[in-house]
Order: sequence, then structure tokens, then C-alpha cells
Amino acid sequence: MSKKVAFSGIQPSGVIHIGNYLGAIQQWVDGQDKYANIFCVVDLHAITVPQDPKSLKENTYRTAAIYLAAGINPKNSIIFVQSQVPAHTELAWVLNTVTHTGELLRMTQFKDKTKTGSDNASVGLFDYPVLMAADILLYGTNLVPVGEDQKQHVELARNLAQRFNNRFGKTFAIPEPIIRKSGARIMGLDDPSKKMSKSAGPANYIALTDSPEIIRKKIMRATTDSGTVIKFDPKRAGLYNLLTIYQLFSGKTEAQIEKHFIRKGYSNLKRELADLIIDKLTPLQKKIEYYMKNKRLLDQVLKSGAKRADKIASQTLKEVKQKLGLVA
Ligand code: ATP
Ligand code: LTN
Repeated sequence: MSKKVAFSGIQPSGVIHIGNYLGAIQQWVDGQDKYANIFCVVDLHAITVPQDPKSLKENTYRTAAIYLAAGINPKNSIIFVQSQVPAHTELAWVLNTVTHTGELLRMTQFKDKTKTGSDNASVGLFDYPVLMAADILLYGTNLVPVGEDQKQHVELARNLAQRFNNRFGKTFAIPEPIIRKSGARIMGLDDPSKKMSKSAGPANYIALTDSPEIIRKKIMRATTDSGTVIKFDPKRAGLYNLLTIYQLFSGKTEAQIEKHFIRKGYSNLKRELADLIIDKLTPLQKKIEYYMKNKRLLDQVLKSGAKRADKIASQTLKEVKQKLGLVA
């Protein structure tokens, strides 16, 4: 039996933080042998908010370098940059014509990002979920490994696939999200009531590229309560978040961790957690730097990835055009 297809992507905008790593990348690596994988650097999503062209290019390379450094093997998995495969924007247009404006107005990410009420958000930001649906549907994707915040977008992709299939005959596979039980929503260090986010200030996240000193400083300053007992208690959001990060980086069980920290205080936990994160991120950072110094190698990986992706995507697009009655 052929393997299920898994597709996911990260925007090359700003830093990549441990929320992205634990919520998305780590589960991509874990599922690598189980699925046929496609991992995209979604640069066209990044430009839905203003980007500095030079940084965008550098961040696109860095995101690809992170995929490789984290252990994605480009021999098996396809790694590519979204804008290098034109079928994504073409299918997005077609899907726009079967998407209801009401569906996009209900997207919580769009509502959050336009909370200030000003009307200068780009049409691209509004249409973001449709482009994401195109990404997913082009590849016969069955599974989309993402963090909790993307669930609603994957739900839209499902609905659009079903609607298109009903209208024009079976064309798309119906994708489903895979969201980890633990790590699906790493919270901000300075505000554990909200998800860790690169759009928040630097005290909110640990970037995969932060130095040991910065990591230590950010963890020591992380918001906790005034309790003393170290326990996995979701009601104590700050502590719970730190313990979750500890668990995901150490691979230990809740019981083992609670036992280890019996009669130890918060500062102990924070010190050990900082050491653990530094321990895990240092080798990753060395690999990221290696790839960043070898852009030709990155170019090769991305070029061959785009070629493989394009082959699958253009086939799907061709079928879509035929079904719609567009003259080939
Ligand atoms: P922003 O919060 O600024 O919108 P982001 O960090 O969510 O950006 P993406 O690069 O689009 O940006 O996210 C990539 C992946 O990381 C997605 O699968 C997303 O669900 C996951 N992710 C993002 N933040 C978290 C988090 N705090 N916890 C777990 N997963 C996360
Ligand atoms: N919107 C996603 C990034 C993304 C994506 C995708 C994820 C764009 N296209 C396709 C999975 C599948 C985010 O993480 N913010």
C-alpha cells in the first residue's frame, strides 16, 4: 500500500522559534519514514504582510536550512520554495472562485491580525487561507502536521476540496490536520495566556538561533506564579508551559519529570530547562550555520525539490483546468 501524503509549511518571515519547532518541525521529523512528505517554505504567504526583500531572501534560505538541520532528509522528502512552483497561485485563483467571503471573514487568524480595525491589511492577508488550501490540495495531501492555530485553515481546505469535488467530480483528496497532544500550542514566555509568536516581542519566544546567554536570560525571566510545588497543572499556565517545553525536549514522561523536581524550586527548574534547551539547540545551530554558509548546496536541494513538486502540482492543475472547462 502506498504511503499517505503529508504536506506542511512555515513562513520565512522573522525568526523561527521553539513553538514552531515543537509544534510543527519536530513532528515532521518524527513522521518522516511513515509518510510521503512535502515540506514547503511558504514565501508567498510571508509577503501578505510587508517584508524587506533582502531579509525575505535570507529568511527563505534559513528556513530551508532549519528543515535540513532538524533532520529532514531531502532524498526522501521534498523540500521546496512555494514561489518556485507556479501552480500554487494558479490553483489559489481557481479556489477563490468557490470560496465564500463569509468563510474568510470567519478566520480567527485574520480577525486577530486585523484587530486594530484599520482597513490597510492586504487582500493577500484576507486570501491567505485559500492559498494555503491550494498548497495542500495540489499534492493529494492526506495529512497536514501543524500547530493548533492552523486547524481552522486546514478545515477550510477540507471544505473547499469537498465543494470542488461535489461540483466537478472527484479531484482532490480530503486532508486532515495532525496536531500533537502536547506541544500543539507552546505559550509565550512573557505572557503564557497567548501562544508563542514571532510577531510578539523577543521576550516572548526563544528563537532557534538564540545564543546560550539569551536563552538563559529569557527562561529565567519567564512568567510563572508564586507557587512552590512543580506539577503539570494546566491551570498554572506559565509553569505548565515550561514543563511542556522540558518534556518535549527531554522525551521524559510527566511522572518522571515531576519526580525529578520533587522538593526543588522554580529557579531550579528554570536553570535545568535552560541547560536542556541550550543542549538541544547548539548542535542544531551548528548545522543551520553550515547550510547557511553553503548556499549552493541549499540551491541544489531547493531546485530539485521544486522540480519534483512541480511535476505533481502541474498534473493536478491540468486536471482541475480540464474539469472547469478552461481551454488547455
Ligand atoms: P505568527 O504567530 O507571527 O503568526 P507563527 O509563528 O505562527 O507566526 P508560522 O511560521 O506560520 O508562524 O508557523 C509555522 C508552524 O508553527 C505552524 O504549523 C504553526 O501551527 C506552528 N506554530 C506556530 N506557533 C506555535 C506555537 N506557539 N505552538 C505550537 N506550534 C506553533
Ligand atoms: N499558514 C501556515 C503556513 C502554511 C501551511 C501551508 C501549513 C502555508 N501553507 C500548508 C501547512 C500546509 C502557518 O503556519 N502559519
